[in-house]
Amino acid sequence: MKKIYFAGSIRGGRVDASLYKRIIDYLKKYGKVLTEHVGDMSLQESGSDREIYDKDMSWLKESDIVIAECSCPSLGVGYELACGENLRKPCHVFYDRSKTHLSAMLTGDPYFNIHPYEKEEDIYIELDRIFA
Ligand code: 6IA
Repeated sequence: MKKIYFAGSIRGGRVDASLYKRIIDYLKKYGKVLTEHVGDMSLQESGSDREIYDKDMSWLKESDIVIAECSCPSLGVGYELACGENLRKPCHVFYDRSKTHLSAMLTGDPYFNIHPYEKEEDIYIELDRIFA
């Protein structure tokens, strides 16, 4: 069973939290999502920032693949993607092309698999391709 690191904005803003939850639920078909809390609508601050960082870094190292939803800009997600690249994890970046002009530091980096989408269903079609 694949270990999936899902990244989505937390302190960057929670406007897409329910979308993260749906993506995470869909990803469960393909593996174990290590970071389910990212889609938790009632997420409470718990633990120190140092504990959060250490835990997330250990999950990232343990993961087989990184899936990031980047429509809502998040420094943490950008940081996780850069670490994912350094760890040579396959990294897939999704964003809503009608809402977001994604950073050139992601779209310009040939390492990343970039998936702009128009409607939410496109995400799931693309995930089926990625995990096929
Ligand atoms: O800069 P951001 O906070 O938007 O960064 C979001 C990314 O960093 C997510 O993909 C997470 O993997 C990670 N991250 C940031 N904050 C937390 C966190 N906070 N817990 C776990 N991962 C985090 C706990 C407090 C929160 C429940 C309100």
